[in-house]
Amino acid sequence: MNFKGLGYDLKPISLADDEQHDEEFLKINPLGFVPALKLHDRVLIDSYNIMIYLEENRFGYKLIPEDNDEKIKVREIVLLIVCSIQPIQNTGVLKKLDDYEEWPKFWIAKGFKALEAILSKTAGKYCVGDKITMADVCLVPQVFNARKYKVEVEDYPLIVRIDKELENHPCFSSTHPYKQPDYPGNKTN
Ligand SMILES: N[C@@H](CCC(=O)N[C@@H](CS)C(=O)NCC(=O)O)C(=O)O
Repeated sequence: MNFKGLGYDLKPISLADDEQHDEEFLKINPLGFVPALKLHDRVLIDSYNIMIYLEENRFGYKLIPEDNDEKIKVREIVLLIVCSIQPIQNTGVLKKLDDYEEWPKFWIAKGFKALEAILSKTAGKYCVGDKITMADVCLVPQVFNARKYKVEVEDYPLIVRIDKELENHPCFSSTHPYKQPDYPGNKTN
């Protein structure tokens, strides 16, 4: 949303308190997953769907390149992260397995190994070439999660280099998890 220059009101849902399963929230997303985006005329669920909707329906910076080869690569990286890494290490899955260490570490590392190989062919300054794309938007939170689960991220030098490149960009730095209003210690009420 920052890339599109869109303002928004944030309604934090506490996963620690299981608020994603509250009746009110299940009316928004029957699957009980964050995020969800409420617009004046519709509610959107699933990050990928939200990103594609904004890309196709809002002005602002384009996160999907025009060039066909680049577009395919961006989509490949986005889907690798949002389908083949993130869901396997989602909080709900870890809770069921009662394994917050080895399982997420294994799957993120497996995904990062593949991602590093792909990036060796696609990366410039960022994941695909020298412009920020949707691939970078997906990379940053996944690297945050990798560190949270103590993955040896230094084993993936391109991923680390690109993540570092992005960390001070205002669209990313302003949305860092530690800056969220519901991050412990940030609450104003
Ligand atoms: N495919 C969904 C996955 C969303 C997802 O995994 N959300 C996690 C937090 S990052 C969640 O709400 N977990 C709550 C739970 O598993 O109960 C998306 O990308 O929006």
